[in-house]
Amino acid sequence: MTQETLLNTHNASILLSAANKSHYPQDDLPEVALAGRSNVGKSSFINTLLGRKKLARTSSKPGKTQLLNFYNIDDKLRFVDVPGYGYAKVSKTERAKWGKMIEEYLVTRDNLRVVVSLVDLRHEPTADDVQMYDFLKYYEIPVIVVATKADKVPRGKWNKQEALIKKKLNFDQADSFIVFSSETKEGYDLAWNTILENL
Ligand SMILES: Nc1nc2c(ncn2[C@@H]2O[C@H](COP(=O)(O)OP(=O)(O)OP(=O)(O)O)[C@@H](O)[C@H]2O)c(=O)[nH]1
Ligand SMILES: [Mg+2]
Repeated sequence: MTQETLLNTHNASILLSAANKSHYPQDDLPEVALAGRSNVGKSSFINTLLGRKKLARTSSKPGKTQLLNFYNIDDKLRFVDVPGYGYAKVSKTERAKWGKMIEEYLVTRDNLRVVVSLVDLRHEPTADDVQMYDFLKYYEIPVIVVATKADKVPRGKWNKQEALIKKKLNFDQADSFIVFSSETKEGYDLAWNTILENL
């Protein structure tokens, strides 16, 4: 069965933005959170999976998404766009606030079914990428690693990059790893199927 038969992926809208628990939606819908470095392509990933150009805000300016943005998908599930980490021009205070906000969501949110952790296929994961993956493993939160911007890497080098990323993350072979591109839609079906398996 494909995602299209299970839900109308085009029936999607922003529901709300929240800085803390008291503003989260209060129901039992499953949630899929997107985590990753600023500019890695989280918002683009959401837009690609929903077949929309500008539902989730993307920008060339990193660090734009500052709140948890909840997207309602056909009243059946939600995507939660998490502000990116690793943006240099952020004060210590803001960084601490960010950390609290993410941690509160990831650790206490019962609706959360899986985190899509995005990394850049072109590069070795950053220390922050490793920390995020370790954090998710420590709290036993199911994770799908998605390596973005595959269109910028020659196909012949994908396996090498995948191996390099997995090594740096100390990747758990039980987790899913998906090579993805918002430009070419590479990995679209696999991403949807893997997400739905986790709901
Ligand atoms: N070539 C290519 N560019 C991409 C891809 N995904 C995202 N981009 C570009 O990368 C930039 C950042 O993408 P966003 O989706 O805004 O990244 P983000 O992770 O949401 O960033 P923050 O909200 O700042 O954390 C934009 O210019 C996108 O067009 C991809 O798969 N291929
Ligand atoms: Mg974003």
